Amino acid sequence: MTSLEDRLRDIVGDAHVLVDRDVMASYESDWTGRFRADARCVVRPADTAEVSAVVSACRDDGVQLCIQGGNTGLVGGSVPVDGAVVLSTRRLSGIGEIDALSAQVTVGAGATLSAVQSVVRAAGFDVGVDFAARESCTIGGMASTNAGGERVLRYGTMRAQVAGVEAVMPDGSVVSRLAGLPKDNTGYDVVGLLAGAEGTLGILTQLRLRLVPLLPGRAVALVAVGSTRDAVDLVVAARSLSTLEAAELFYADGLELVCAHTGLASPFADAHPAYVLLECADREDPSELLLEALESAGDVVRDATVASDARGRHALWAYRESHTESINAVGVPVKLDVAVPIGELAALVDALPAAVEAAAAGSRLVLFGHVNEGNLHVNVLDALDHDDAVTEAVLKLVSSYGGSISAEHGVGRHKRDWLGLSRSPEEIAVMRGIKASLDPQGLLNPGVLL
Ligand code: FAD
Ligand code: 2HG
Ligand code: ZN
Repeated sequence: MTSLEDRLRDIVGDAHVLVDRDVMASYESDWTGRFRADARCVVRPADTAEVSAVVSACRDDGVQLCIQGGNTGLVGGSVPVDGAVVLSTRRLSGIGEIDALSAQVTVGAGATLSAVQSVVRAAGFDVGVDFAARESCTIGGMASTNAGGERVLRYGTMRAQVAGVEAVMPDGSVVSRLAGLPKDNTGYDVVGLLAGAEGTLGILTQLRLRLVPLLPGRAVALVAVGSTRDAVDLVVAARSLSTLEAAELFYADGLELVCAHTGLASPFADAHPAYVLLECADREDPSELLLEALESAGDVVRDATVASDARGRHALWAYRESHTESINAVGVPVKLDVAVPIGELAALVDALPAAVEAAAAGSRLVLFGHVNEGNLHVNVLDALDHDDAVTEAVLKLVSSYGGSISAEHGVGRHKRDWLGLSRSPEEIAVMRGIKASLDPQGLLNPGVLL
């Protein structure tokens, strides 16, 4: 009998079935180095028909599949369980013609965000979601995690950008819904269900993306503030700017790590407790209105610097966007991404140090996040030995404020056991029912989410 590997080679070609341990290594662990397993092999299909044939071959042998895009996910969802086949979507990277009439484009699930950005920007459009992993993360991975990032305030999360999908289902069938009709009330929202499903229900092969207008006039302000409460007040006041696109938060200790790792100089002569980065975007330079808003914020603003030229803006963004890699340069953190109602953000920030210290004495807590959505990134260094205790303490605290255990990165394998803090038993039963009906063999992404 032919082996599964041989049948996979017949489907995708010899070069695209990887079995060499060294070659597979980068597919077997995550970006942070926290999750790892031994895959059976890595298979790299080139189109939807090949994905479908790969799924059918694995199903026939009862072999589980792990779906992987850019492997920038931060919750272990893109990492296989031992013995699973990794299905990499990276060769599904085509980018179709831009449909300027509907302001949409169809792209392969394996296209990276930066590749799509450069194509659509050349045509006067933009993608509504953006974040630091843009060079590696794929549109399929972003949709599957319902990624958020730096522009949610203006454009919503990834689900809001997805007007249609094509997907291979666990039985090998293909669901294709790529028309992208803005109005279409014909039953269950299959597209919305597959977005945010973390690869547990189907493999996205193509996506129909809604595009937003390219706004070349941009101004970024980095503002030093005295506390989280002041940061929230500043952002709430700045929301009166119709051009506001981003409102990010970080603290003195995170900035110190960033400067140490990147070699950047501190942005201000003096250190401050917290920093807010605001970005406005419009057809023309929006600096003046941004400056006026800062002036009217009064004492909340301890210091500020504003840039509207590309180099200056990128320099200010680097302080915020370098947090993830600067933290990882010190050690592998316990990483959580939580959200609370914005009015509770400061209380959560105040309560976290004691909760984390009780769970992992001597650990180092670094916080940053997206203010408008009350989304806090909780990174705890020197705590891997107490991973479960830290996770439990932080997620229970968040839940006590009426928050979500995952604002952006998804549940993955890391937060699966705490899903009940954000979802009722009845909701979890509905989710299990959907999973059992679409994937009765538990073929796709075992152990992720449920
Ligand atoms: P992967 O990591 O490969 O996969 C993620 C999940 O999606 C897995 O469960 C996987 O099985 C599933 N999946 C992938 N492709 C498919 C597909 N085609 N069909 C079905 N399932 C699929 N996230 C945010 O939300 N906001 C941020 O601001 C943000 N910033 C980041 C910054 C850095 C430096 C890094 C490393 C990560 C960041 N992330 C952020 C997390 C991550 O980049 C995003 O979740 C991203 O969307 C994952 O895309 P990916 O292609 O790398 O997916
Ligand atoms: C971000 O906002 C990402 O930069 C990553 O969501 C968060 O590293 C993290 O904890
Ligand atoms: Zn984030």
